[in-house]
Amino acid sequence: MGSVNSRGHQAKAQVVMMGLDSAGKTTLLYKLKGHELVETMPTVGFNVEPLEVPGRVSLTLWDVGGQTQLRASWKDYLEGTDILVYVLDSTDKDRLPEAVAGLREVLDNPNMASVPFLVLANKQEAPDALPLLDIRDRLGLERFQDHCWELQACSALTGEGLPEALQSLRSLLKSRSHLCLQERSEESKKS
Ligand code: G3D
Repeated sequence: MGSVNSRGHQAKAQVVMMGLDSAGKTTLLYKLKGHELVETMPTVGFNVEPLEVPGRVSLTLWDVGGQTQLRASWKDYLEGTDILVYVLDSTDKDRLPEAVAGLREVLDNPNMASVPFLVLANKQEAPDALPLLDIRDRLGLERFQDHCWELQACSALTGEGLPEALQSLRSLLKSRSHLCLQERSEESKKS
């Protein structure tokens, strides 16, 4: 876990951004850079774009779905994840079930147990975008009782909803740190 180091200082948080291809992850990333995640250095390999952000957040992008070979490789990289950001294309009604299945599969990974997640319903500015409430119903997020989660509408194109998304990210990171401290104090009580 990377949120709080042994001296109690904030260490770099590992944020993993996932979603189906074309959900808008890359566009979102570059838009977010304009807000506060600056000077990223993309390294592209497989279908992965690890991006080291100076300061507090390290962001890694993955496409979920598609080739099972790639799926097998992202699973290996989930260890140490502090927050999952899952991006949905709100206009792609046909692939929403696939996107939901992808999210479930990611959260089923043992490394993701109790990892908080933020679902970004992207492309909300598009006239044919599903309303947030519909998306919420279809996702069935209530089933993920073991995770803190938030759902945020946004548009990587217009930037709408992105300040709120960053705020959600911050509060989920905070909840993750508290959880981590809680787990540590429970462990130390046991030992
Ligand atoms: P990915 O990284 O998840 O694969 P991309 O997705 O960021 O490459 O985006 C896929 C396509 O969706 C791009 O269009 C991009 O411009 C578009 N897109 C991303 N975010 C938004 C958004 O908020 N609203 C709308 N309307 N489109 C968006 P192209 O045409 O280049 O394939």
